Amino acid sequence: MKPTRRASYELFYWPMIQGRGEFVRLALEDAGAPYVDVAREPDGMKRMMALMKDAGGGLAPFAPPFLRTGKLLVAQTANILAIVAPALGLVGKSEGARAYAHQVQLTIMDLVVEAHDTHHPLGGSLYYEDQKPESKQRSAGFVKERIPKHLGWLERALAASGGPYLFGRKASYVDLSAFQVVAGLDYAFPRAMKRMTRSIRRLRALSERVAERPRTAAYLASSRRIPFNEHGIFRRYPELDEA
Ligand SMILES: N[C@@H](CCC(=O)N[C@@H](CS)C(=O)NCC(=O)O)C(=O)O
Repeated sequence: MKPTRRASYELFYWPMIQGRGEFVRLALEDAGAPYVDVAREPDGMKRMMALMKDAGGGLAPFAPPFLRTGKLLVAQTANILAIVAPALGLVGKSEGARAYAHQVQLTIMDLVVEAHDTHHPLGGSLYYEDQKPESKQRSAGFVKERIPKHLGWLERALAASGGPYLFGRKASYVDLSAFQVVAGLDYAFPRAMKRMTRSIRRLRALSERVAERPRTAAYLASSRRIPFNEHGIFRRYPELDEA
Protein backbone atom coordinates (compact mmCIF):
# COMPACT_ATOMS: atom_id res chain seq x y z
CA MET A 1 0.00 0.00 0.00
CA LYS A 2 1.28 3.44 -0.86
CA PRO A 3 1.77 5.60 2.22
CA THR A 4 -1.12 8.00 2.51
CA ARG A 5 -0.75 11.46 3.97
CA ARG A 6 -4.46 12.14 3.79
CA ALA A 7 -5.82 9.98 6.58
CA SER A 8 -6.77 12.02 9.59
CA TYR A 9 -6.05 11.10 13.16
CA GLU A 10 -7.35 12.10 16.56
CA LEU A 11 -4.83 11.63 19.33
CA PHE A 12 -6.13 11.50 22.90
CA TYR A 13 -3.57 12.19 25.59
CA TRP A 14 -3.05 14.30 28.72
CA PRO A 15 -2.49 17.87 27.51
CA MET A 16 0.20 19.04 29.97
CA ILE A 17 2.88 16.40 29.49
CA GLN A 18 4.85 14.64 26.76
CA GLY A 19 4.37 11.28 28.47
CA ARG A 20 3.57 8.24 26.37
CA GLY A 21 1.55 10.38 23.99
CA GLU A 22 4.80 11.86 22.73
CA PHE A 23 5.81 8.62 21.03
CA VAL A 24 2.66 8.85 18.93
CA ARG A 25 2.96 12.61 18.39
CA LEU A 26 6.48 12.16 17.05
CA ALA A 27 5.35 9.59 14.51
CA LEU A 28 2.42 11.72 13.31
CA GLU A 29 4.58 14.84 13.16
CA ASP A 30 7.49 13.17 11.38
CA ALA A 31 5.13 11.74 8.77
CA GLY A 32 3.39 15.10 8.30
CA ALA A 33 0.09 13.41 9.08
CA PRO A 34 -2.89 15.65 9.75
CA TYR A 35 -3.95 15.06 13.33
CA VAL A 36 -5.74 16.73 16.20
CA ASP A 37 -4.33 16.55 19.73
CA VAL A 38 -7.86 16.35 21.09
CA ALA A 39 -7.30 17.01 24.81
CA ARG A 40 -5.51 20.26 23.97
CA GLU A 41 -8.65 21.55 22.23
CA PRO A 42 -11.57 23.23 24.03
CA ASP A 43 -13.75 20.48 25.56
CA GLY A 44 -11.17 17.91 24.48
CA MET A 45 -10.53 16.56 27.97
CA LYS A 46 -14.23 15.94 28.37
CA ARG A 47 -14.28 13.96 25.11
CA MET A 48 -11.24 11.97 26.15
CA MET A 49 -12.67 11.02 29.54
CA ALA A 50 -16.04 10.15 27.99
CA LEU A 51 -14.44 7.72 25.53
CA MET A 52 -12.77 5.82 28.37
CA LYS A 53 -16.22 5.31 29.89
CA ASP A 54 -18.07 4.53 26.71
CA ALA A 55 -16.52 4.11 23.29
CA GLY A 56 -19.90 3.96 21.60
CA GLY A 57 -20.10 0.22 21.09
CA GLY A 58 -16.38 -0.31 20.51
CA LEU A 59 -13.73 -1.29 23.03
CA ALA A 60 -13.20 1.53 25.54
CA PRO A 61 -9.50 2.28 26.14
CA PHE A 62 -8.15 1.68 29.64
CA ALA A 63 -5.79 4.67 29.60
CA PRO A 64 -4.37 7.35 27.31
CA PRO A 65 -2.76 7.52 24.84
CA PHE A 66 -5.33 6.34 22.35
CA LEU A 67 -5.89 7.21 18.74
CA ARG A 68 -8.88 7.33 16.48
CA THR A 69 -8.38 6.72 12.79
CA GLY A 70 -11.44 6.05 10.68
CA LYS A 71 -13.63 3.61 12.61
CA LEU A 72 -10.78 2.31 14.72
CA LEU A 73 -10.18 3.52 18.28
CA VAL A 74 -6.94 1.98 19.47
CA ALA A 75 -4.91 2.19 22.69
CA GLN A 76 -1.54 1.03 24.07
CA THR A 77 1.37 3.11 22.74
CA ALA A 78 3.26 0.33 20.97
CA ASN A 79 0.03 -1.05 19.53
CA ILE A 80 -1.03 2.37 18.20
CA LEU A 81 2.35 2.82 16.52
CA ALA A 82 2.35 -0.67 15.01
CA ILE A 83 -1.07 -0.04 13.53
CA VAL A 84 -0.51 3.41 12.05
CA ALA A 85 3.13 3.09 10.97
CA PRO A 86 2.48 1.36 7.61
CA ALA A 87 0.16 4.17 6.46
CA LEU A 88 2.65 6.76 7.76
CA GLY A 89 5.49 5.13 5.82
CA LEU A 90 7.38 4.59 9.09
CA VAL A 91 7.99 0.84 9.04
CA GLY A 92 9.21 -1.74 6.53
CA LYS A 93 6.57 -3.68 4.63
CA SER A 94 7.50 -7.28 5.43
CA GLU A 95 6.08 -9.19 8.37
CA GLY A 96 9.61 -9.56 9.74
CA ALA A 97 10.26 -5.82 9.57
CA ARG A 98 7.01 -5.06 11.36
CA ALA A 99 7.60 -7.73 14.00
CA TYR A 100 11.11 -6.48 14.77
CA ALA A 101 9.94 -2.89 14.93
CA HIS A 102 7.18 -3.87 17.36
CA GLN A 103 9.62 -5.93 19.43
CA VAL A 104 12.04 -3.03 19.86
CA GLN A 105 9.17 -0.60 20.53
CA LEU A 106 7.79 -2.85 23.28
CA THR A 107 11.25 -2.97 24.84
CA ILE A 108 11.48 0.82 24.71
CA MET A 109 8.10 0.98 26.45
CA ASP A 110 9.51 -1.32 29.16
CA LEU A 111 12.30 1.20 29.66
CA VAL A 112 9.69 3.95 29.91
CA VAL A 113 7.95 2.06 32.74
CA GLU A 114 11.27 1.68 34.53
CA ALA A 115 12.02 5.39 34.12
CA HIS A 116 8.61 6.22 35.58
CA ASP A 117 9.16 3.86 38.50
CA THR A 118 12.33 5.69 39.57
CA HIS A 119 10.13 8.48 40.98
CA HIS A 120 7.10 6.31 41.79
CA PRO A 121 8.54 3.00 43.01
CA LEU A 122 5.65 2.44 45.43
CA GLY A 123 2.98 3.42 42.94
CA GLY A 124 1.12 6.25 41.26
CA SER A 125 -1.36 6.78 44.05
CA LEU A 126 1.34 8.33 46.25
CA TYR A 127 3.20 11.61 45.62
CA TYR A 128 6.91 11.52 44.87
CA GLU A 129 7.43 13.33 48.17
CA ASP A 130 5.91 10.33 49.96
CA GLN A 131 8.31 7.82 48.43
CA LYS A 132 11.63 9.63 48.28
CA PRO A 133 13.89 7.09 50.04
CA GLU A 134 12.48 4.27 47.89
CA SER A 135 12.90 6.43 44.77
CA LYS A 136 16.53 6.94 45.61
CA GLN A 137 17.08 3.24 46.04
CA ARG A 138 15.22 2.41 42.85
CA SER A 139 17.08 5.06 40.84
CA ALA A 140 20.50 3.82 41.92
CA GLY A 141 19.92 0.48 40.20
CA PHE A 142 18.24 2.12 37.24
CA VAL A 143 21.16 4.45 36.61
CA LYS A 144 23.87 1.89 37.27
CA GLU A 145 22.43 -1.15 35.54
CA ARG A 146 19.21 -0.62 33.66
CA ILE A 147 20.00 2.47 31.56
CA PRO A 148 23.31 0.95 30.39
CA LYS A 149 21.63 -2.40 29.65
CA HIS A 150 18.76 -0.86 27.66
CA LEU A 151 20.80 1.72 25.78
CA GLY A 152 23.64 -0.75 25.21
CA TRP A 153 21.15 -3.08 23.58
CA LEU A 154 19.94 -0.32 21.24
CA GLU A 155 23.57 0.53 20.50
CA ARG A 156 24.24 -3.08 19.49
CA ALA A 157 21.12 -3.12 17.32
CA LEU A 158 22.47 -0.05 15.52
CA ALA A 159 25.87 -1.69 15.06
CA ALA A 160 24.18 -4.82 13.67
CA SER A 161 21.96 -2.89 11.23
CA GLY A 162 24.90 -0.82 10.01
CA GLY A 163 22.82 2.31 10.72
CA PRO A 164 22.24 5.09 10.54
CA TYR A 165 18.80 3.95 11.72
CA LEU A 166 17.87 0.95 13.85
CA PHE A 167 16.75 -1.04 10.84
CA GLY A 168 19.26 0.29 8.35
CA ARG A 169 18.99 3.14 5.89
CA LYS A 170 15.32 4.01 6.36
CA ALA A 171 13.88 5.63 9.46
CA SER A 172 11.05 3.94 11.31
CA TYR A 173 8.80 4.98 14.18
CA VAL A 174 11.15 3.08 16.49
CA ASP A 175 13.98 5.52 15.68
CA LEU A 176 11.72 8.38 16.73
CA SER A 177 10.97 6.58 19.99
CA ALA A 178 14.66 5.88 20.58
CA PHE A 179 15.29 9.61 20.15
CA GLN A 180 12.54 10.35 22.67
CA VAL A 181 13.90 8.06 25.39
CA VAL A 182 17.40 9.47 24.95
CA ALA A 183 15.98 13.00 25.21
CA GLY A 184 13.96 12.01 28.28
CA LEU A 185 16.88 10.34 30.01
CA ASP A 186 19.11 13.33 29.18
CA TYR A 187 16.54 15.52 30.90
CA ALA A 188 16.03 13.32 33.95
CA PHE A 189 19.52 11.91 34.48
CA PRO A 190 21.96 14.37 32.86
CA ARG A 191 24.99 13.28 34.88
CA ALA A 192 24.52 9.57 34.27
CA MET A 193 23.85 10.15 30.58
CA LYS A 194 26.92 12.33 30.19
CA ARG A 195 29.09 9.63 31.71
CA MET A 196 27.87 7.00 29.30
CA THR A 197 27.96 9.11 26.15
CA ARG A 198 31.02 7.35 24.76
CA SER A 199 29.46 3.92 25.03
CA ILE A 200 26.38 4.98 23.06
CA ARG A 201 27.95 6.87 20.18
CA ARG A 202 25.71 5.34 17.53
CA LEU A 203 22.59 6.03 19.56
CA ARG A 204 23.69 9.64 20.06
CA ALA A 205 24.26 9.98 16.32
CA LEU A 206 20.83 8.47 15.67
CA SER A 207 19.20 10.94 18.08
CA GLU A 208 20.87 13.87 16.39
CA ARG A 209 19.83 12.60 12.99
CA VAL A 210 16.21 12.20 14.12
CA ALA A 211 16.17 15.71 15.64
CA GLU A 212 17.36 17.09 12.29
CA ARG A 213 14.68 15.43 10.18
CA PRO A 214 12.89 18.48 8.77
CA ARG A 215 9.34 17.83 10.01
CA THR A 216 10.57 16.57 13.38
CA ALA A 217 12.90 19.56 13.75
CA ALA A 218 9.99 21.90 12.98
CA TYR A 219 7.84 20.10 15.53
CA LEU A 220 10.51 20.19 18.24
CA ALA A 221 10.85 23.94 17.75
CA SER A 222 7.09 24.51 17.87
CA SER A 223 4.73 25.13 20.78
CA ARG A 224 3.18 21.75 20.06
CA ARG A 225 6.21 20.16 21.75
CA ILE A 226 5.42 20.43 25.45
CA PRO A 227 8.63 20.94 27.46
CA PHE A 228 9.70 18.16 29.81
CA ASN A 229 8.38 18.82 33.30
CA GLU A 230 8.01 17.23 36.71
CA HIS A 231 4.52 15.87 35.98
CA GLY A 232 5.59 13.57 33.18
CA ILE A 233 7.48 10.31 32.95
CA PHE A 234 10.97 11.78 32.72
CA ARG A 235 11.43 14.10 35.71
CA ARG A 236 14.48 16.03 36.75
CA TYR A 237 15.03 15.29 40.41
CA PRO A 238 18.79 15.85 40.81
CA GLU A 239 18.85 13.72 43.95
CA LEU A 240 17.93 10.67 41.83
CA ASP A 241 20.73 11.19 39.29
CA GLU A 242 24.21 9.78 39.63
CA ALA A 243 26.33 11.63 42.20
N1 LIG B 1 0.87 0.33 28.60
C1 LIG B 1 0.15 1.54 28.34
C2 LIG B 1 0.21 2.40 29.56
C3 LIG B 1 -0.75 3.54 29.51
C4 LIG B 1 -0.60 4.43 30.71
O1 LIG B 1 -0.07 4.04 31.76
N2 LIG B 1 -1.06 5.68 30.57
C5 LIG B 1 -0.92 6.64 31.64
C6 LIG B 1 -0.43 7.96 31.12
S1 LIG B 1 1.16 7.79 30.35
C7 LIG B 1 -2.25 6.84 32.31
O2 LIG B 1 -2.96 7.80 32.09
N3 LIG B 1 -2.60 5.88 33.17
C8 LIG B 1 -3.81 5.91 33.93
C9 LIG B 1 -3.98 4.64 34.70
O3 LIG B 1 -3.16 3.71 34.53
O4 LIG B 1 -4.93 4.57 35.46
C10 LIG B 1 0.74 2.24 27.09
O5 LIG B 1 1.91 1.97 26.76
O6 LIG B 1 0.06 3.04 26.44
